[in-house]
Order: sequence, then C-alpha cells, then structure tokens
Amino acid sequence: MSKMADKKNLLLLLDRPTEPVFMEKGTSKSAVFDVPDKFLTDRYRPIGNEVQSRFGEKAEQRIPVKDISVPDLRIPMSLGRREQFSLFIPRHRRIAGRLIDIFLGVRSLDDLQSIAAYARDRINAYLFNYALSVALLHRPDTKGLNLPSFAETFPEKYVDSMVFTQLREEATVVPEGSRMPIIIPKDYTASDLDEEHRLWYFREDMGINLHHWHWHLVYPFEASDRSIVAKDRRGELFYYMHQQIIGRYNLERFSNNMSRVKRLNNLREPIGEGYFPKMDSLVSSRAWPPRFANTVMVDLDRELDQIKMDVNDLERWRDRFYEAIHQGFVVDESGNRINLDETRGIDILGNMMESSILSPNRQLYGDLHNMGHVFISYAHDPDHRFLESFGVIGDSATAMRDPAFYKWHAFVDDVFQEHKESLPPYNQNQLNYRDISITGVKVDNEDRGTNNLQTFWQQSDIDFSRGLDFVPRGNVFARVTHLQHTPFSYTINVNNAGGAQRFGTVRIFLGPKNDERGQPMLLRDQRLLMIELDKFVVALQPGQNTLRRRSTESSVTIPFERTFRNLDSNRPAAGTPEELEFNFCGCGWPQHMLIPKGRPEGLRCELFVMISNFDDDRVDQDLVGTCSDASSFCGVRDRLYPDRRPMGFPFDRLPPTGADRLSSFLTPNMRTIDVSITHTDRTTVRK
Ligand code: CUO
Repeated sequence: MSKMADKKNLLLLLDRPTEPVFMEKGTSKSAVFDVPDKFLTDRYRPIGNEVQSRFGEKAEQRIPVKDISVPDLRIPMSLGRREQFSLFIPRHRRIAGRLIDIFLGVRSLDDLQSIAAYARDRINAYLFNYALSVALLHRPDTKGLNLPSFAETFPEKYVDSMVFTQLREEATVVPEGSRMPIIIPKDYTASDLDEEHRLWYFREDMGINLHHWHWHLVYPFEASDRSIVAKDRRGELFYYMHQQIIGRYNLERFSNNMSRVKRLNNLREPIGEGYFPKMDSLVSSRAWPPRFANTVMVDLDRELDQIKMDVNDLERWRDRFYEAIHQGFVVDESGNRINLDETRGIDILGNMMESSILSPNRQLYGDLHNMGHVFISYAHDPDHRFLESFGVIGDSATAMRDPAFYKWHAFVDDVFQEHKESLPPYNQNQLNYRDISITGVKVDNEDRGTNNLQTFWQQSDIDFSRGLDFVPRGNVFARVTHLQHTPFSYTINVNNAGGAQRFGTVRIFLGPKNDERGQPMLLRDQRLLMIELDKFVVALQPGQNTLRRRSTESSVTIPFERTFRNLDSNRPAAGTPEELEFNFCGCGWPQHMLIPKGRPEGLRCELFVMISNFDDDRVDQDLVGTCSDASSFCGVRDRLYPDRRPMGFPFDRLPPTGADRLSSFLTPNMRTIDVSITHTDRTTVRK
C-alpha cells in the first residue's frame, strides 16, 4: 500500500461519527477498518468476529489496523461520548489539548491510525473530530490531506433538524442516482415579527459558519506543543478577523435598514435578542437549547463542566483590560511590564482576550472572550438544574447563528479599539507613496454595467451522506439557499512618476456612504465599517499602468467549491500541481458572501483603493505550494502573515487631525468611488 493511501484512510475515521469503527466508511467506495478484537468496545467485543466479517465482506476495501498498546485515554474519555463539546469551556479545552498531544506525539502514521481507530468509539464524537483534525493539520506527515467539510460530517450543526427525517426517507426509498435534493426552507428560524430575523442569510449561512469553525481549528488556543498555538501574529489576527466580521455584519444591517449592532458592555443588562436554533444534535439526540428574549446573564455554577464563576469575574477582567490599555502596559506572571506598543500591543491584547496559552497572565486578565461565550450560552440554565447543555453561541461551529454573538464581539472589538485609539495616527510618510498616484478606479459587473454591484439568491446542493448513519448508503443532497452576487472586476489606473519600476500593495475596502440616519459619516466611525475586499501586490512600470483584478481572486475568500468541498469528486490526481492548488484551504470567507446584500433601491457605498509602498509591506518568504488564497483572514500555513503593516491598515487607527472625512484623508496613492449595491429578490439554481 502506498504511503498516500495510508494517510487518506485516516480521514475515513471522521466519517459517520455515530457508527462504530468497523462499519462502512467512505462515499464513492466503501471501506472498513479491520481492527484487533481488543479495539472493539465492550458491546461489540463478544460478537467481534461476526460484526467484522458481516461489514467486511460487503466492503470494497479492508483497511488493516495494527495491534499496538494503546495510550492512556482516561482524560479524553472523561467527557461523555454523547455530550456536547465546546472549545470555549476550559475543561473541554484542556481535555482536547490532551488528546491533540496524544495524536501529535505518535511517531508513525500506522500507529496514529491504530490509536485513532481505538479512540474513535470510546471518546466524545465532536472531541475526536476536533483533536484528530488539529493533529492532521499540524503533523508534518499528514499536511497534504483535505479534511472533509465539517458540514458533511456534522450536518446537524448547519441546518434545520427537520431535514434529516426527509433525507432518511429519500435515502431509504429511492436508489442512488434517482434521489432528489431535500430543500431546506430559506428562512426557518423565525418570522418577520422578529426584526433580527432579516439577517438570517448572514447568521445562518453555512459558508460563514464553516469559515468560523475552521478559523478556530487552524488557530487552536491550547496544546502542550506551543508551536501549534504560537503562530505569527495570531492574537492580532483574532482581533482583525472578528473586527471584520462585525464590520460586515453592520453593513448587512444597513442593507436591511437597521442600525449598527449594540455592544454588550453592560453585562447585567437583559439580552434583548432571543434565538431559537431549531437544530438537534445527532450525537446527543438533544435539541440545541434556545435563548428567550431578554435573558439575563447570571453567575454560573455547573458542576458537570467544572465551572463556578460570577458575572463579577467577567467585569473584573474587563476593567483590568481597560486599566492596562490606559496605562499602556500589561503585567506578566512574574510582575514584569510589557508595553502595549504600536507593533506588539494588539497581538498581546488579542492573546489575552481570546485567551490562549499565549496570554501573558491568565490569572490577572482571565478568560474574558471565551467565558463571555460560555455565560451567554448557559444563561438559560446557569446552575444546570434542567440538565441542559449550552446554546449555539457556546460552539464555534454554530456561534455565528446567534444575534448575541455580534453583541458580544462588538464589545470585544470595542476593547481592542480602545487600544487602537491610543496609538498615534499614521503620518503622511506611512500613508503616502511618493510618485505613485491613482488616476482612476472603476468596477464592472458582468450584467449591470459600471460601479453597480448586484446580489440575488442562489440555491446549491450539499452532500450530507458523510454524516448520516442511514443504512442505504450513497449521496443524499440538501438544497440550501444563500446570497450570491454577480462576479465583477476592478480596473485601477495608476501613474508611476518615478523613473523605475516600483512595487506596491493594492488594498481595496468597501464602506457605507451614510450612517443609519442617512447622514454622511465621520471617518472615525466609518473606518470601523470599512470591510476588506482584496489585497494584492503589483509591479508598477514608469508611466501609466492599468491594473485589472477579478472579484473571485479576493484575498479574503475561498471559492464555493472549497467551502463545500466534496473530497471524492473533482479532486485532481495525486501529486499534480492542480492538487496543490486544491490543497486544504477550508479556512476563508465564502466567496458568495464577499459583498453585503445591499437594498432593492441600491445601498450607497464607497469603494476605497490604496497602493502602499511595498518596502514597508514586504515579508520575505516563499509562498510556493502554500494555501494562501484567503491570507487576509486566515494567514498562511507555516508562514508569517504576508503583510508587515498592522492588519486593517490604514483604517485600524484614528485618522490624523484634519481628516474628519474619508475625502480629506486621501493622499494621491488613494482613491474612492461611489458604488451602489442592488439586491434583486430572485433565486437561481447553481449548475
Ligand atoms: Cu470566533 Cu468568539 O471567537 O467566536
């Protein structure tokens, strides 16, 4: 058996998580793992021969699993097999860290396969998937692997639970090949009586939620191998990626005639927005609990999760953040001061806020961001008297469905902005690029001409068979409705008045023209709503240059196929350059959500283009063969963040004195144009 084949078999262990290891895995070709009898759980060991041969005989491939002495799994097994699992809960996080260590510590792939096959049916299904995924992403010998989409493995976290009985019926009654996709209703979580429900297409978008889950998979916050956590500028990226989410969310709110989201800074105040997820966990067979409108966060005392914590703790941590920011330094565990300076400050604050093992002082600054998720997610059962688990905001795969997520992260961002506002505004030297001027910008979309972007609805089919334990196998599809836009391209005219070729970084942002009252905005407020659309490096010849760039090339997005990638179809041959391209890139904002929805009559926006001096941007490293097409939000695996400027530059700081409006901020290497985003209420079906 070739080495590559071994590696890929590891992925099959992620399939159909609720079925035992000896049952058929895979979609296009059925495979079973031949495990030593002692690997079987107590229920199946007595009938080991029978079950193994029953499923083995039918399978097209039998994967031998080596008998080895298995490691001590007591800690990973201390979380119940069918309980919910959350990275935000400290106990779960520690347990996951232990299992990641085990999977990373195994020397050979054969041994990893044995340990994973042994662990699979004994430990929590979500925990197993998370820890094995992190290990596969970070082990040098498994790097080329494409993890199956999390939505295929755990579809329950992404769609209305009603769809599953219909999928089961379709799979049972109709042979593969003639099956029809099951249509998931467009908006099923609330009615129009709930104003927040206007944003269902953003909060409940599968691609957005997959991106968010994936981001936290790429950036785990706990493992004893520090290098897995200590990635370049990860604290800053935590700040920036989530800041951009809030900016994007607010643009969607403007699209729906709503005002900006209100931050949750008074932790005693009722949370006005309720949320009823209408989802069930297929693993625990329990419904995700709802949160009623006007629920109040209260002290937690949940023995099961080993959480005993007061709202007061959160408030104390919050106050210490502000104190540190206003004093300009944090205090580490040995009592040393670390300055929150221009270069490192935001990264340190990000690590403290998240908080990862990189936090300089978890004792003093606590676990503010994660515990905020936990407090909100348990507000319906703070002392576990009803034996309920956490709400959707407690799980990074589902958190973005809940309106409270945005209130919490608007607060988190507000803390970061307090620091950013303490830094000196950029000076002309940093903003300008001598000899370089932008003389024209336009945006052409394929349908409706110039400077007018267009959105509509689209239906796409997702294969859910990998996560469903139905007996008749084969593909079963669910048809989801999501926002889509007409592809467009930018044309940028640049004059290089210097005598030689120059390099620059093109930075494209989109922001609203007016605020929620229809009034022009101050740049100090507008800058927080400037969403990054793209960033790329260009060579500029002396004289006039015309730059063209397509919307699909964006540095924040990944293509639709990669968001919903199906491992078996369209996969280029192993070892080809195309396969490198296809390489695992599940992290990235979904291309179909690149621009906000807009309004039927058009949402007026400003498109901002800047070309910065590449001498101040460049990071010397080799990006060949890396997955870097969503680097703005996800970084580049095993590499430095590919832009030396602070993330969000030039809008991450207050504008200089005198630049109250965007128009007075501009230097010759910047330019803005007015664009309008028009939404049409029509639905197309993806081919
Ligand atoms: Cu991504 Cu709060 O960090 O969810």
